[in-house]
Amino acid sequence: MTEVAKNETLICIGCGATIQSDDPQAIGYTPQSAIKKGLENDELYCQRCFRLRHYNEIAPVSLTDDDFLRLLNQIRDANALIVYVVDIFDFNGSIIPGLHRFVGDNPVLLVGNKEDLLPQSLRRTKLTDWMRQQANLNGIHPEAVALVSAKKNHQIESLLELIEKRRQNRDVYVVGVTNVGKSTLINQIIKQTTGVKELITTSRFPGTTLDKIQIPLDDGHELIDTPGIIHPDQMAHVLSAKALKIVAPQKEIKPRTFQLDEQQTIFLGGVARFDYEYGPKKGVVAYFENNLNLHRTKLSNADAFYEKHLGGLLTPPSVDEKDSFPELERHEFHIDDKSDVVIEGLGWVTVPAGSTVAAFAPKGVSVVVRRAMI
Ligand SMILES: Nc1nc2c(ncn2[C@@H]2O[C@H](COP(=O)(O)OP(=O)(O)OP(=O)(O)O)[C@@H](O)[C@H]2O)c(=O)[nH]1
Ligand SMILES: [Mg+2]
Repeated sequence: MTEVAKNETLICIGCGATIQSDDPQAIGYTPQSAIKKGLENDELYCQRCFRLRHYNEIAPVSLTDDDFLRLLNQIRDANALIVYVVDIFDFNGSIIPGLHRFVGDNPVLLVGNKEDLLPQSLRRTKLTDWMRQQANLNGIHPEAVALVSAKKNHQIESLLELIEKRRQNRDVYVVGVTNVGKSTLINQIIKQTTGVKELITTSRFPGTTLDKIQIPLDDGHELIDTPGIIHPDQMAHVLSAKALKIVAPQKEIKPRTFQLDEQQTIFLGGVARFDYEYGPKKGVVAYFENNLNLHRTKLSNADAFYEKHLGGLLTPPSVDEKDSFPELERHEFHIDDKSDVVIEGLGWVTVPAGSTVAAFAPKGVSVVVRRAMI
């Protein structure tokens, strides 16, 4: 260890880990030479962050549930504003179990992120109303709900105003499950307020941030990034990194309309399936990543078709992943009003009133119905 590292704790600005140079396999490892150089340049990143930032390679380290519990308990004891970030494509996957207990008496702002992926035609207020409802069902009563794109800098300025208005000389904790874009949001805030770009490490892999990252605010308080708890039901954990890259929406979604007859099926690659069992012959509109292959077949033939073409025509999963791919689970719904059947983490299908449909998703991934957002 260097003298400096012995006397004071050094923190990686990218992920929040405590810097150490003893164990290359453990969190925060940084070679001596890199510590020295980092301190000289006032920009100290651990080796894992360095690799993520320059090569987009992830070194697998993980936090334990105890680590998260310790952090969440700190939040309960703090006097702070909580900014709770969710991925609007994965609301159920974004729920932190027991969050309402950890929030304590602190006020909550609910922020739906990745708004840039939504089609233009989607009614933003309908979505924020739905988010509030869902939050209430989970025991969270946000003071306000915002829709932003951390990546594209949509509505960040108004979010900042909202935060300033509500925090009233308190710290601000940014919380949420892994991969919802907490660090991207904080980076955007830092960029807009100071001009510094990409300070914190972000990545498309789950589990990027490893400990609290404290960003000083003007009045001596702090904006605090936190590691996201891993929610086992997130699509991100069911699919391989390779498959996720293909199915996770990357750009504004272009709706795809199908004039379906009763007893027809649409496969969403090989990761999910939608059956139109009964209903009027009206357009069914699919909202999924533009590059995800949607394949229509007859319902009566769908099981055999899946068996035969999984990993080939129906991909992802790829051919070498198909044997370990989780089974698809069937969820059936009778639709009274025009609704969205949402496959969490993937997208949704808007279906007409008076229909009976079934959606199949990998075991563990939720399927929910909401009033149509269009
Ligand atoms: N399209 C889109 N992608 C986003 C947005 N914000 C974040 N992302 C992407 O989401 C992924 C995760 O972002 P991070 O900021 O690392 O997420 P995090 O919540 O900090 O994750 P952990 O540190 O693991 O808890 C990255 O691939 C980001 O580029 C957004 O507004 N729009
Ligand atoms: Mg992060």
